[in-house]
Amino acid sequence: MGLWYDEIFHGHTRLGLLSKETLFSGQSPYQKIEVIDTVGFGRVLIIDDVFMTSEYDEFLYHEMLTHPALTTAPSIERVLVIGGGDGGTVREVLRHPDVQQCVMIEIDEMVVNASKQHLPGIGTAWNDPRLEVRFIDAIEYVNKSTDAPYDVILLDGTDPVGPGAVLFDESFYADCRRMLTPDGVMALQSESPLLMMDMFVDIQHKLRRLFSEVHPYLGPVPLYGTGTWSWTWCSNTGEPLRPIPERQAAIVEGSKAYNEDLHQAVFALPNYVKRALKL
Ligand code: SPD
Repeated sequence: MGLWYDEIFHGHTRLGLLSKETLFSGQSPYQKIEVIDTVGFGRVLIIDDVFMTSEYDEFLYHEMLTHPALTTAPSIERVLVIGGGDGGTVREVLRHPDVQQCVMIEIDEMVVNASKQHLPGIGTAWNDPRLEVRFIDAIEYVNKSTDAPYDVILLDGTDPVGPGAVLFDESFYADCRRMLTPDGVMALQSESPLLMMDMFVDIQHKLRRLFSEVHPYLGPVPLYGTGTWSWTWCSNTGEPLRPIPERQAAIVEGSKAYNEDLHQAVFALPNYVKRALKL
């Protein structure tokens, strides 16, 4: 007899997964971290009772966060990933042969250690020599760092509640822009335009005050409430619908979801989103 794990949304809706086994349970200085093995979604990372990623559908999330930015930025030599302690995003970044250095800033070492041990199918690039993982506070890093600017920045945080909420502050986005090259591209997960419409719209408004090009895009992630998820592509130059064919060619074959057609399609927005954003 398994145990049901539920993520509850707004106190009125829940998504439940039947667990076969708890593989890891720990409390870090920042958050509660669990890895469970489920009947339907394979192994699942849960942080503070929120489903973060699953073996079943993680590719839908990580490929979509990564490849629209990595195939359109003028240069992708230096990439910064903030959060993403399960290793899925850096795995996708490092599939691009043009990436020379990928720095990952993750505050919580326990997330990385639990993921390395229990989610080895998601984090397959931990030993790539181009990857540098730093266990420091991202807020402080983007505010104070004198490191060279990055060609691409990817924000792979939790939801805008609890300790991760500061990663959705406008001042944090402004500091990320400071760490980006003038023609660099930033992409971030920007919540569900259905279940978290207010947060989604708020994120777009903050980004629009900082970047001249702000383009949300949508895709399915069954693990997240309502299944419809959003990411946002931002830059002060360029636009997202002109990917570099050689970059795409290098990764499409090995991608489970991302391809040339999908790249164009995900930026097509339904009316309810266009109206909410007054587009
Ligand atoms: N509602 C959950 C949103 C989680 C977004 N980040 C997931 C991290 C996967 N690398």
